[in-house]
Amino acid sequence: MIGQRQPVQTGNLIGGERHEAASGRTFESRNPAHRSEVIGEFPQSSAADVDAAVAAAQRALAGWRATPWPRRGEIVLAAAQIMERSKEELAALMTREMGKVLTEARGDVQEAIDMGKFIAGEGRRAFGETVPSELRNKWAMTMRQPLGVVGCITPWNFPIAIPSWKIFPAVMAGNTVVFKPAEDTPACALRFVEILEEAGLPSGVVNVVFGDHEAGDAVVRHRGTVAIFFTGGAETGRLIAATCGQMLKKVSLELGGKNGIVVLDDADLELAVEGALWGAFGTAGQRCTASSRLIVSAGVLAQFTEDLVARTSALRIGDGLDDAVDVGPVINEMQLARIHGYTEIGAQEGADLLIGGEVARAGDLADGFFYTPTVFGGVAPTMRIAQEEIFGPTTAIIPVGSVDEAIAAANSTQFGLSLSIYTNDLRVAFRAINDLESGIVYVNAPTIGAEIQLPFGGTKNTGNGHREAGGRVLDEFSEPKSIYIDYSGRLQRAQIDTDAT
Ligand code: UN1
Repeated sequence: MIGQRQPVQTGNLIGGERHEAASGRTFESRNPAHRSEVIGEFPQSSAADVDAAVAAAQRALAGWRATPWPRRGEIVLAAAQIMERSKEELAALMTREMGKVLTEARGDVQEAIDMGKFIAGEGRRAFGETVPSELRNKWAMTMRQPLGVVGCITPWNFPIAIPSWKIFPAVMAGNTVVFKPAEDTPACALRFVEILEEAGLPSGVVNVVFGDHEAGDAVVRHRGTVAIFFTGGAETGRLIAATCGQMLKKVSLELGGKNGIVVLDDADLELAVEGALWGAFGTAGQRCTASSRLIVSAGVLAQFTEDLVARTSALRIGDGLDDAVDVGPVINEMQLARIHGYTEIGAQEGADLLIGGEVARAGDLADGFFYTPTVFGGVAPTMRIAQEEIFGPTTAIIPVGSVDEAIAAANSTQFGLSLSIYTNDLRVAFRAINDLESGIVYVNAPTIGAEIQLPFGGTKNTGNGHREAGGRVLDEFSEPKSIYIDYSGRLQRAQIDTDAT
């Protein structure tokens, strides 16, 4: 049991069996709050392992696509119910492996439960269209068909929720899957697929290859994977898109964000400060949706800044398993260095470091990757700290003088995932809803906290036009087949015999 504090040792899951990597290589997953604690040891996979996983997924495809939709729905629902029963164990494992505080780890698991329950209902819907034909005695309709073997490549920041957004709808739609989870959170991924097995998912429907970009790259390049669903960094996303473009392979990308909260003069200031604190420092800022820009109107700037800094100084940093802790560690040493690098960049750019900006090393913290929650003031929207995704507990206050300026500042990034506005003026709120250039807009709430029953994703460089979750998610994971049934008993020519009797 990996819910307990013993390192897990496992292989790839291919066709229902555990396999070591063909190379025999392994890697460790460690607790970012206590780097000496090993969570588990996993195979370091390469192209040969991916070949085996794709072959297993191909073998499982015929049986799975023939399995009735309602039966597939029952298995997904059973998985969601097992997760519900195992929520505490999964959350504790997640906190140990990824670092987010326990309350948020529970939220991550809950998001997967929600996704499972939501999509399982498609088992008895999965609607197609029935439309009139232009010809007499002819029927016209669509049905959904699976894509085939799909590759799902997921990040470490939502180690159970994001796999659920991809894998639940993928299997619901009758696809089989090769799953390459992030190398920082393999134990969470393992539990996710163990639960699918326990729920009755047939062997080979979901296959897991652990490893780093080498394994991910092999999943993308494999001729046997017909579509790739990826969440991660923009640079990797571009490479994946280029490969998939060459191979004419469907690709859904969920990439970065540089999300802003606009705070106007008429806003409920306490609410806005609380929202900014949660949006910027929840999950130690390691969300695509994190509020890393705070665009604040001149009339409330001084008060907002003072209150935010005061609230930030009260945040407790530490091991997320401790209930008193607000902000856990960041994921690894590389990220810690990168986050600190942005503090240096912000200072060089002339922004005011108001609080934080340090690697936290006091006492026990020295054994993990902790960074003090950081707020910059006096930030221009064009500065690098206001443009580039930091993915850590750093946020930037951008002063503005008008609503127009605020909306322009909010839109002035390459990304378009999530934007928010705090105002009590209905007219301004509706204007912002229209004019903010992002896939998700919040009014009087921060940029984090999307629910699975609406589409998740963004405009501009946040992705390539796809959405996850939401009521139309099956469109992403299935293909329509258009069917014409002519029961006239004679040749009827479309576009030509349209008014024949
Ligand atoms: C992510 O950071 O990639 O909206 C996902 C939110 C969460 C999901 C974030 N429900 O913040």
